Amino acid sequence: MTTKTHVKLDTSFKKEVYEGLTAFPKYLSSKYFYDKAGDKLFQDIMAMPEYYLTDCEYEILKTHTQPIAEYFRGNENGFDFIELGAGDGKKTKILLKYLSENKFNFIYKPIDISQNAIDSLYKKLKKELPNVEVDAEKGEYFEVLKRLKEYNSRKKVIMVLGSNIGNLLHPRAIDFLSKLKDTMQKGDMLFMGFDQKKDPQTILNAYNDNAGITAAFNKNILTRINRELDADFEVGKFKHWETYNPETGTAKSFLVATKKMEVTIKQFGLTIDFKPWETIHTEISQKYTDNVVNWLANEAGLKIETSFTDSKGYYKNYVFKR
Ligand code: AVJ
Repeated sequence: MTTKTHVKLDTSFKKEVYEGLTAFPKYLSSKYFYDKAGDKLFQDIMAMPEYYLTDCEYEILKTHTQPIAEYFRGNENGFDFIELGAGDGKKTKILLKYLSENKFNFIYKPIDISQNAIDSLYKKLKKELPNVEVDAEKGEYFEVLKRLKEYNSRKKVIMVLGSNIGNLLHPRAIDFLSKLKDTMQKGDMLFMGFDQKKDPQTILNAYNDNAGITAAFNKNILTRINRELDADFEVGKFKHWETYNPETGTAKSFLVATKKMEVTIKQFGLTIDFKPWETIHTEISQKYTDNVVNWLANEAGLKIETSFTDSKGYYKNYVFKR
């Protein structure tokens, strides 16, 4: 039996962990992967051969820099270049370098939920691209979206790379896109990466690498709960498990309890029971087709202007307007 007591849930992390671990079936939100260790592990994921997403998007930005930049070009007041989930900026630098060398008038506003990511990105850009004006902000997408509405004086280009939208189920993706649309004026644009359907094995390998980096990334959420909420998860007794449904295009990550366990979360005064092989669902990584992206865009009140893909057709970046 799972015992609940009265707890003060003063942060969304606490609240969501509480809700997810007392639900059936259990779940945790992938947005909590990204503490300091999680950021590092995600960097390692992006560098591993199985994780094709990063290389494909890099190739797209590299091969089509000029046409992409032309879609960005602002009016006489230039443009605000807002990036949600900016991360380490490795891919974005291709665009920033081009925009800066070709004297585009813009301010780069990277936004990330990770303070670590924001700080190191800011430092890196100051050093490597000193001519680019950078106004970095830490925040959650939806909070920041509200603030975005204030940047209405000139053209806005909103960019979301990395197929980050894939963490959202379709109804939430539509909600996300329509909130983005609401912050856009006529002429503003949204530039977004969507990982495409492909050989299911290629997708499974990307989320279940041989070196176990993705497994460590997935399990890190338990280490974080241990540290931040005074819990005693035996992290090594959970198994990383990945599934991919080629019909729906949904990859799902789980943590599977390999034995019966009782986990105490001191800050909640809560003991959580795990039956042998009970699961915690931690992440979805949705894969798309043009039809699905078109449908999502339509539902959100956006139109696809064009798209760019890599030589293997694994990944696509779409330009949307409202
Ligand atoms: C950053 C959400 C795009 O789902 O592919 C990588 C995160 N999870 N490996 C993804 C992730 C496991 C990634 N996104």
